Amino acid sequence: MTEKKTIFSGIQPSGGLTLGNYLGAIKNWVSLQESYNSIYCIVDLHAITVPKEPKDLRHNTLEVLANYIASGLDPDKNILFIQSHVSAHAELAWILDCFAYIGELSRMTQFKDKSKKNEGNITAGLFNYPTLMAADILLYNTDLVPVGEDQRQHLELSRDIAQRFNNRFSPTFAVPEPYISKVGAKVMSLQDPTSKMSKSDDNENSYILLNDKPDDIMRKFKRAVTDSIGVVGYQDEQPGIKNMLDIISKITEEPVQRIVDRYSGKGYADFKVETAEVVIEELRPIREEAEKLMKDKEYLQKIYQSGAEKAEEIARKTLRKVYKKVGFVPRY
Ligand code: ATP
Ligand code: LTN
Repeated sequence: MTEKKTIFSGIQPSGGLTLGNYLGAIKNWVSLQESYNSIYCIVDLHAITVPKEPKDLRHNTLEVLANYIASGLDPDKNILFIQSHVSAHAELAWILDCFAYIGELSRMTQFKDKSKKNEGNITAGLFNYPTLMAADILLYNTDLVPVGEDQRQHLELSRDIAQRFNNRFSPTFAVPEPYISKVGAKVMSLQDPTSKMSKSDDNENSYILLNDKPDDIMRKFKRAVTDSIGVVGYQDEQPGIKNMLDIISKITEEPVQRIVDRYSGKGYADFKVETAEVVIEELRPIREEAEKLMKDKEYLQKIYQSGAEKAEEIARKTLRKVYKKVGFVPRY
């Protein structure tokens, strides 16, 4: 690899990807791929922290890979791989578990939220989720981690663990910086615009999937919850409208204020239709390409195999260094 800085990020194959995953994460990855050494993972180990059907998990894992490529991540310029194929992730996660405190893990908002949803069967895996994420990042001497706003806290913890390890021994890990874009970092639910759009939401009208058909997208936006103010404006009292303004602006790069001005004197109906149309046109080529890729499993296999090989080489080196520092006797 050249002296370009390194990017690492990942998405869980916990369902079909949403417009939130796309605008909050993948779209930024695509624009960063020329200037960085980029490594993008499908984090299947993370996905089983809550119960998953094996057959769905397998399908979703390949679909996330197809969506990465269809969204514009070039497999020749980026390392694309599946987390469970590189065992160093699980191995480093164990070590980092021994450098993370129960107190700090208990404070993670995602853990608290997901525990509420899975009350009665909260696994140790769900609790340890952030140390596995830290392992993902730290194995590759990552400089930059492009994620949505909801991952900021996990990233802070990864930085703390890296610094703690470096201070205890000697500089070992690069301390990663978050990359969270201003617009699109938190796409909200269409049914409850005060909470984030999430692929594990029970109400399918609350999210747009990358493989939703144009009619579904139009229907979901027409049903989107707004407010009774009736004037398109960018303010906290209108979270539904604000969310749609952010969506249009992130996709078209038109400044929010210009969109607001264009709608002066018009109602919400036209505005919802425009939002839907912008999203439909952005997602159409991605859906079509991903559908094609899903029919070519051999091609996908080639990508994830060669991705794992390249990832493994980097990850092994870091793990070896870490084992040595903590005092494990080398086998060779
Ligand atoms: P789940 O609902 O299963 O917890 P998720 O939809 O939140 O999953 P993840 O796989 O946890 O998705 O997240 C992948 C990436 O997408 C992360 O960088 C995350 O910050 C980003 N992301 C997820 N949802 C949104 C959203 N609504 N807006 C912006 N970014 C998002
Ligand atoms: N926890 C992340 C997914 C994830 C990730 C990572 C993101 C796992 N490992 C490493 C960035 C870097 C989420 O979005 N829920």
